[in-house]
Amino acid sequence: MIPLVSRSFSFLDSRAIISNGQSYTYKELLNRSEEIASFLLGSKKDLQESRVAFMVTPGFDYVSVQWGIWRAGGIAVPLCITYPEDALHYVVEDTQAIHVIASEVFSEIASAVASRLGTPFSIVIDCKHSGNSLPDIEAHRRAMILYTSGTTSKPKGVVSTHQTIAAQIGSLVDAWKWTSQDHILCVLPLHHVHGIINVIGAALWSGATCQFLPKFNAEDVIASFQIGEINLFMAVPTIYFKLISYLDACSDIEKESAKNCMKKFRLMVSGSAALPVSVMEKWESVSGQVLLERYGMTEIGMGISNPYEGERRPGFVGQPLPGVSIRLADENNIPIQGEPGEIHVKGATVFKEYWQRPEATQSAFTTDGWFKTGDIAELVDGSYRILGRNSTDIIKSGGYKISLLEIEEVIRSEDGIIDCSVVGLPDEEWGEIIAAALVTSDAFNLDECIIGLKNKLPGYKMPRKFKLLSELPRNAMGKVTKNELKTIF
Ligand code: MLC
Ligand code: AMP
Repeated sequence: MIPLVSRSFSFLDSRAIISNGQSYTYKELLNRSEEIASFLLGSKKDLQESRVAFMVTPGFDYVSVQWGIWRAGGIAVPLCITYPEDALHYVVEDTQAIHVIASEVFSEIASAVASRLGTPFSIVIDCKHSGNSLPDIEAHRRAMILYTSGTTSKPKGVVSTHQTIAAQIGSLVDAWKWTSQDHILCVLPLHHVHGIINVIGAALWSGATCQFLPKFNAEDVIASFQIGEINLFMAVPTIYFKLISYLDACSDIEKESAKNCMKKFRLMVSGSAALPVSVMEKWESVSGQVLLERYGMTEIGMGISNPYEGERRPGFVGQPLPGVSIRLADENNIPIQGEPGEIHVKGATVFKEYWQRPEATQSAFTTDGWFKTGDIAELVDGSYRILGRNSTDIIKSGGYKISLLEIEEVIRSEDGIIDCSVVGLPDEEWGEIIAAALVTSDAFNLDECIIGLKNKLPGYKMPRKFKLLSELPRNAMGKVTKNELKTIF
C-alpha cells in the first residue's frame, strides 16, 4: 500500500484541499486520482515504475495527478512550472518519461517538449478513465524523482520510495504535532521537498486541509490568513522578507489586523536557506510568531529542527528530527566532536539513489552508509548551527539550490562568449544573487545573450548582474579566484 494514500481512507468526508476557491474532500481526491491512474494504465496492469512527468498548477489537480501516477504504479516526476523548454526537455529525457501531463495553461510548452521526444502527452482534464483495477503497490517501490543541482554541471534526479516519503512525512508530523484540525497555506513551488513533503505531504497524512495559492504573492497570503481558518505556514526566508516589506507598507490598522490574526497561528516554519536573525526578529514583531527554523535537503527530507516546544534559537537549526541520525565528520569521514564538520545523515528518510547515476550515488555515501550532505555545521550547547557548504560552486537564492557550474555551462553556449565565471553575491532579500563575469568577442551583444539565456534557464537561475571583463582573475594554477571576482562586483 502507498502509506500516504491508504491513510486518507480514514478521512473521507474531511476537507483535503482548497484551490481556485473550491474545496475538495479526501473522497474526491481518491476518486479523481483513481480516474487518472486508470487512464494512465490503459491496458496495463501496473506501470511498474515507469516515469510520468507532470507540469500542473499547484492545487487539487496537482495532487490528483501525483496520487494517480502512484496508484498506477508509476514514478511521479513533477516539472517546474516556470521552466523554459530546454530545461523541461532535460528532465523528461533524463527520466525517459512514458507520458507528459500538463494543465491547460502549460499545454503549449509541455506538448512541444513531449513531441520533441515522441512522448505521449495529455492535458489533465482529459486524463479520465474508469474500470481498471489498480495494482497493489509495495511501499519499498520507487515513488518520485526530484531534480537537484549538484557539483556537476547538470542536475541529478533524487529518487525516493513510498517508504522514504512516509518516513520523511511521519518524522515532521510527530515533531511538529500535526493534527486533522490543522489548515496550512501552500505558496511554494511543487518540484521540491519543501512544498511536496513538509506542506502537502504532512497535511494530507494528518487528515488536515491544504489550501493553495497558485503562486506566491504577499497581498494574497495576508488576505488568505485573514479569513481566519489557516493556522500553519511554512516558507523560505525570502518569502518572510517579502511579507515583512509588504506589511511595512501597510497602514497601522492593516498591520494591527494582520498581526492579530497571525499571532493565533499554531506554527510558522522557515527553512531551505539560512534564516537571517534580523528577519526572525522582524517577523516576531509583525506577526507575534517566533519562527521555527529547520534544516533539510532534497536527498534527506528534513534532518534537523528547532523544537516545537522549547527555545527556538536564532541562527541555529536545532536538534535531529525523530528517526534521523546526524553526525559531524572531517574530510576523511571520521566522526568529530567539538569542532565544525560536514553533516552526515542516516535513517529511513534518506533517498534511495540518484536516477541512473550509480557512481554519483556511491560517492554521496560513506562506506558505512552515511549520506554526506556537503553542509558544514557546528554543535553548540546541543544545537546545530549551519556554517556553510564544502563547495563554493553551490549557492542558495530565494531558497532554490543553484549550481554555478551549470549556469557557466549554459552561458558558454551563447554566441560571443570567450570565457565566463559565475558567483553568488550576498543579498538581504534573496540570500544570494547570481552574478556573471563575461569575457567576450567584439561582436558580443549582452541583450541578445540575456534573451538566449532566458530561453534556457528558469527565472530563479538567471544571473541578476553582469560584468564584461577583458580577463577573469586567476591564481598561479590558472583557476578563477572567485573571491576576487566577488570584490570586483
Ligand atoms: C526571482 N527574481 C529574482 C530571483 N527570483 N531576483 C533575484 N534572485 C532570484 N533568485 C526576480 C524576478 O526576476 C522578478 O523580477 C521578481 O523577482 C519576481 O519574480 P517571481 O518569479 O515572480 O518571484 P517570486 O514569485 O516573488 O519568487 C520569490 C519566491 C520564489 C521566494 C516566492 O523564489 C520561491 O518560491 N522560492 C522557494 C523555493 C523553494 O521552495 N525551495 C525549496 C527547495 S527544497 P522582475 O524585475 O522581472 O519583476 C530545499 C530543502 C529544504 O531547499 O530544506 O527545504
Ligand atoms: P536542496 O538541495 O534544494 O534541497 O537544498 C538543500 C540545501 O539547503 C542544504 O544542503 C543546505 O545547504 C540548505 N539549507 C536548508 N535549510 C537550511 C537552513 N535552515 N539553514 C541553512 N541552509 C539550509
